[in-house]
Amino acid sequence: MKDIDRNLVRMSEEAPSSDSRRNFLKLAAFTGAAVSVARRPAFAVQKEMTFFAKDLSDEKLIDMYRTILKIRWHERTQADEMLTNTEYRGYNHFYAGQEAVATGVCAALRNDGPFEQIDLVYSSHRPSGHAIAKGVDIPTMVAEMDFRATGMNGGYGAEMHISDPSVGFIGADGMIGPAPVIASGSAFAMRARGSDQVAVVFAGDGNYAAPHFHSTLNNARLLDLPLIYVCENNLYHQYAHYRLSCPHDDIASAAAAYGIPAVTVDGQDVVQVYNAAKDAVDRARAGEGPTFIEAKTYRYYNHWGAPGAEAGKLGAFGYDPLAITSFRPERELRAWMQRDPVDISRAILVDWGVLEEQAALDMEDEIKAEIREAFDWALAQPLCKPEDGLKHVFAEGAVAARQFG
Ligand SMILES: Cc1ncc(C[n+]2csc(CCOP(=O)(O)OP(=O)(O)O)c2C)c(N)n1
Ligand SMILES: [Mg+2]
Repeated sequence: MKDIDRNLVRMSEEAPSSDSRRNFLKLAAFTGAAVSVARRPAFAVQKEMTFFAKDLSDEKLIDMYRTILKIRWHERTQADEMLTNTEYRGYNHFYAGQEAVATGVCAALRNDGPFEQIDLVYSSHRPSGHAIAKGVDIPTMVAEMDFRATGMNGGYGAEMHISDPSVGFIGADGMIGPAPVIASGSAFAMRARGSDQVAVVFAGDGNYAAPHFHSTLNNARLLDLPLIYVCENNLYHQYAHYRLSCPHDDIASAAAAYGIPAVTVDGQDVVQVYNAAKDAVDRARAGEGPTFIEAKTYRYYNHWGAPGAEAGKLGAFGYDPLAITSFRPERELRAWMQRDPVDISRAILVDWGVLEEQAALDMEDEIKAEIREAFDWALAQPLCKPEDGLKHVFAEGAVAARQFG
């Protein structure tokens, strides 16, 4: 059977019986795809099919929309604090514009349960979106990012060292390069224990030029590790375009060279990201090894902090004094904002008849208020004490030396 026929058979076998608008649309596209078979190569049809998420319940779709909104309003509220509140100490590498990537990937993971069974996420210097998508407690994360003693990590971690192992968010890391290696070590441990857990690393396009990128993929393939490498290609590392340090248009093609199944998805569309992640998770749990997902996306703020941003407005269009070498074109930012992950996920809900538009908008107001409350609570918390700064750096007590072999 040709690939395309197999796809169509699979789609019809799995078509749910309910007559919701979502299923009607799916069926209509399925018929359209069948008609186009004669004229198009199989992969084009497969790509069209990625717009549908056959195993996502309405509840899960709403949940993903809510997660995207939580990440977005955490960012906007924090940016406004940075721009207007002189007492505020926190900072961030903002993730606005990329929310659908963390959300779609984490929605395909196991996020509740005992530590030995949940999937683990490794992040780097732009971690707060990944943390929220994995399910960390937002008020304590907000407190952590403003150095509060009751913060998630006692106020000593701040943005680049947030972590909450209880939900499988192993943490952030300020260095560009090592996160994939650390995640692959974790995936190796999972395999050695015979667990069906999955390790996920989120890394930027900037990681391509680090040796860790290449050794991670090589080892992951050689050892068939349950590793999902999510490359968030937002086109820039700090102020340099990724093509200055990478010869490939699609970074995924570099992963394919290591013998790893690799896909490129639209990182603004949460359903496309989810579909790719779900396939990758299924493969890893079945012992079939690693997957590389490149999500094409864009960040709305500048690399770090809120230079060039204005209180109450999304994105940074103004001057960034840190951008000493190059500026990204404003036109590019405006073009990407036309394909906003919040708008896209809302349109999916409305289009598929899952929520009325007004209900979706009301949900956004609710989440905005929830996040404001989280900030109000966090900013009233006590600050961490400088004299406690070296706590938890060294193990306390005696540690017995061990030798292997
Ligand atoms: C080893 C190392 N070199 C340089 C830096 C400075 N630095 C911080 S973020 C960054 C760029 C990262 O770009 P990318 O991986 O594309 O992630 P993005 O910021 O776009 O999310 C650099 C060079 C660093 N943190 N670590
Ligand atoms: Mg980047």
